[in-house]
Amino acid sequence: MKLITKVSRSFSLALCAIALVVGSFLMVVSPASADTVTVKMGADNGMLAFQPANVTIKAGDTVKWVNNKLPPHNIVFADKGMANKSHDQMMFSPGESYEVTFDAPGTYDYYCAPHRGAGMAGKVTVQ
Ligand SMILES: [Cu+2]
Repeated sequence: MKLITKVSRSFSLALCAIALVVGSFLMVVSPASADTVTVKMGADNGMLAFQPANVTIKAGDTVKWVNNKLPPHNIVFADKGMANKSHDQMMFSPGESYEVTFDAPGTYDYYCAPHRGAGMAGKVTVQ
């Protein structure tokens, strides 16, 4: 019985050692993790605005727009070159969301088409 206990103890020690080695290996190998930044569509206070209106991210990060207040909203990038990243269709449902991953550094202006006149616009700065 003692022998079995000893074996299982050294076995679990070995497992711990393997976990440590694999863990540190993953930390070294995996690239800096990409972040996702959330922008609310319709401010909490009921204003027709993106919240926050200006976000700064790193190349490779993602911006996630989430329906919050006063839908419908959409996301139209001002730059024609970004048209394929726009979400022209209206988003009506609470919590409905849309994500764009930005790979190239730059400044990306966008607006909500139905509320553009009310100043519902935003900017993504990618470093
Ligand atoms: Cu809107």
